[in-house]
Amino acid sequence: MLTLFHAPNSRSSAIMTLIDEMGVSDRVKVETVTISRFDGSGARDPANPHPEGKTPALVHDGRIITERAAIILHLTALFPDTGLAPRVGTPEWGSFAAWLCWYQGVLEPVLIHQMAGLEHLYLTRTFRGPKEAAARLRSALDRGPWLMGADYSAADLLVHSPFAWAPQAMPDDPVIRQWVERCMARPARARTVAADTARMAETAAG
Ligand SMILES: N[C@@H](CCC(=O)N[C@@H](CS)C(=O)NCC(=O)O)C(=O)O
Repeated sequence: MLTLFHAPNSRSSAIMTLIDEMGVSDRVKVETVTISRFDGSGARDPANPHPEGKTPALVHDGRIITERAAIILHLTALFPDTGLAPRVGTPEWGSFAAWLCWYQGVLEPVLIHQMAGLEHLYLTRTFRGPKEAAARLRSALDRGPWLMGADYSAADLLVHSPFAWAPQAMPDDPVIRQWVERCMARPARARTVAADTARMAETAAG
């Protein structure tokens, strides 16, 4: 059994969109939990099994899987015919996994350092910076229209997400901006946003 622990308008929203895109909503139970938010609202939810009280957390037959890249790799491997990832073990799957790991291990840290105004030799040596990240996206999208080439994949779903949340982090590049707009225009994303807005309103109403 698969259970996703989700907090509306959080990083787990990407996993909600993935589940919708894959057409497997009937295979994954969703538990809505609270998290502690940047503005001081919310609180860690004792019902959430994530070791740090964060979302997303996916529980598969009692085993906890955290980190969006790992959750995406796991769900797309479990449901291989849903069109959101190449087949496991192919060269294309290798580059798909690389995009997810680059996102988690490089792009998100780079953007967080940028937003926090942090600069240090260790950071640039380890992660490079926003310019290099944008160049990498641009070179993939020049072969595009999607990161993996002709088809939209869960790599686009994850990698575009910080630019949707924080438009101020968007590179000044029309090709990247148009790709983010194409990702944001996916009907599954609109459904997640609408459902999250309704969940937030319910919570606010008590
Ligand atoms: N590296 C994790 C990050 C998860 C994360 O930071 N989630 C935020 C929501 S956007 C959270 O739960 N924050 C609550 C807290 O900091 O206690 C992932 O990509 O899944």
